[in-house]
Amino acid sequence: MKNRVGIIGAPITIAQPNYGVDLGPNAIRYAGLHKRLDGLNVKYEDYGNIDIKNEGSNEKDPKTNLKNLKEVTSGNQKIADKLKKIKSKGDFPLILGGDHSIAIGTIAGLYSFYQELGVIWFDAHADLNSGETSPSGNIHGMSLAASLGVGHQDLTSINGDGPKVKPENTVIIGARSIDEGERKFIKEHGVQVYTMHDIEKRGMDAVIKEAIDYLRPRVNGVHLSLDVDGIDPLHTPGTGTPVDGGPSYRETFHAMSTLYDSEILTSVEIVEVNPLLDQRNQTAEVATDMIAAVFGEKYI
Ligand code: 5AB
Ligand code: MN
Ligand code: MN
Ligand code: MN
Repeated sequence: MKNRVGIIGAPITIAQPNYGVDLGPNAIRYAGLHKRLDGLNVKYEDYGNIDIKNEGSNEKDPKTNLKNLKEVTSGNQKIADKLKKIKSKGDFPLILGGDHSIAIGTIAGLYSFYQELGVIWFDAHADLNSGETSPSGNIHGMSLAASLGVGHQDLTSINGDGPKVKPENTVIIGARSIDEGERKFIKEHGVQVYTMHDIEKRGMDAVIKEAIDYLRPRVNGVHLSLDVDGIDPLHTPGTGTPVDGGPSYRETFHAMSTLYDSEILTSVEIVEVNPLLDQRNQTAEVATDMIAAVFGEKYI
């Protein structure tokens, strides 16, 4: 990576019900993020954490079936603005969440620079719900749909109306908990999904290489959105919505390392680290290992 990395903490928590995911950015810093980047000779500027007001009622609005829409929208507006600022300086954005709703803001901000943005969504979930389909009303399960232009107008109009990424430029990897409405969404819109079935059958190496080869000719930038619940909870228990049967530490590290070698990425975010649900900061440490891999750390 030639550019300087611009690190931003984006501590939104109110798009899901568990306290503590706002502590994720600092837990990742305490796990040694800066040292690891120093060790790789990666230049960076840490801009600290965005000031987010995590005050919502956590009640579903009976009209929209959404929780904390106003607060999630204003937090993501701030994130989009910050992204635009650091991209204008030429930095390579590294965003530390925060719950996964922050992707709405990061992708909206990136849209100003990449009209053909590719997205790799590494997650146990598809995050393709809307108010109409969501079983929970939690907006962190709707962030990819909103970025694709589907969902409440307030969420789809951050940094301009409409889709910020196209379904054919979107790849989901690691999915193993997909809701009924999300299944329909995938069929109707043609998002590329590699479930655990594909990973088990073909291996992570084949899957990640195919994803890279698929995106490369179509897009002018690629954003990696890494939800730590994408990794098996044996390694990342400190997260609000763990799902058994995910890619191992080794498979995930290999995927990150292959992404580094491909030189395809133009921004990275890592989300859903919740130190209050964790054991000895293990999840933040694994998250930091994966960030190190995506910035070039090798075994030898
Ligand atoms: B995450 C669920 N699909 O919509 C929903 O962690 C879970 O950002 C969403 O991937 C999980 O509430 C959202 C059941
Ligand atoms: Mn997610
Ligand atoms: Mn998830
Ligand atoms: Mn989660």
